[in-house]
Amino acid sequence: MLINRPSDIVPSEITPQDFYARRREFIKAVGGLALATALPQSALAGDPLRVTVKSPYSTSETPTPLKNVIAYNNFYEFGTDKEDPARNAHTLKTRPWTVSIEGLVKRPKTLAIDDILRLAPLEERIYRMRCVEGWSMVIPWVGFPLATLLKQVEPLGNAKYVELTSAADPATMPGIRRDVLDWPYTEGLRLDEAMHPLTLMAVGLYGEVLPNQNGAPLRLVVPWKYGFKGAKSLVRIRLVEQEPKTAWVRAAPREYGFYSNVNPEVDHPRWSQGSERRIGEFLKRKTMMFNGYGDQVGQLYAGMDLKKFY
Ligand SMILES: Nc1nc2c(c(=O)[nH]1)N[C@H]1C(S)=C(S)[C@@H](COP(=O)(O)O)O[C@H]1N2
Ligand SMILES: [Mo]
Repeated sequence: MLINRPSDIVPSEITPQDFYARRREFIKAVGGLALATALPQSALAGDPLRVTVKSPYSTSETPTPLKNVIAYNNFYEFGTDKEDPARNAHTLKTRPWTVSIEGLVKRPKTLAIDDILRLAPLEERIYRMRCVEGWSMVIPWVGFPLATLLKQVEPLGNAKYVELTSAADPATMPGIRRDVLDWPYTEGLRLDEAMHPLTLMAVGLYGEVLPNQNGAPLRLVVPWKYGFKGAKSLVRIRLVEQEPKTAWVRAAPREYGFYSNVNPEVDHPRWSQGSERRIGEFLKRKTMMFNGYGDQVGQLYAGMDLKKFY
């Protein structure tokens, strides 16, 4: 594999000028949205994160404007329209917040989010993101590898999969009252996918703490898979032996598989996956195998029939 190990990552190339220019852009965009949608003051300021490394895993493609990243979302716990999460997610309380890491591990742990934030240096990872609905974005995430979190609990030899569970609080998440999905939202990865250095626990974007609508305070990001694998607002990570049933597989097993690798050759039963519209662009682009991350992740699936394991 032609990828660097995390220890090889070069020190920061983010200049203070970059950082503050982006910070101004962030405050402007979130502030503008707040005027329209009554975000709380805390989200308005946007706490800066200590991003210390600019990752070699980043794409050099131009990031999608922040205003789109935070105003066009899927987060069904807050409603099924793209505008609903930005409008409704201000009710989510992200402190106090704990994440339990449990199951087939030597040292199960329940960690407070502020301790998780101190576990590892935070990296910026500019990733292409592809939604199964046919749109895509380029998002400058801030986070650290999921592997860092999993190493904390020491997975046992029989742990083969990781199940990730989102919060499901009917008091703060109005969408939970409708049974569009079997709540809580859960997702899963094979352990080797979860340990892959591209697999990220995101805590921020554009250099700031994650806006609630993007899955604060902690969400999964897997850039070679469809966006729905990136479960938001995580409260539990469980190591298991059997392939977990994910929320989308429970909802529509013919349409959504466990792997959900971006694959232009495997259409969704109701639409093509061959092309995509990058948010902010007019013409469609061709969708790339593994969303363009094939050099890094292709060998995870060597010998597998990806039409069967979709
Ligand atoms: N808990 C939860 N996580 C979720 C979803 C959701 O509805 N609930 N939607 C998924 C889908 S379909 C996509 S495309 C991405 C969108 O992430 P973004 O809004 O940060 O771009 O979140 C994913 N994670
Ligand atoms: Mo999606």
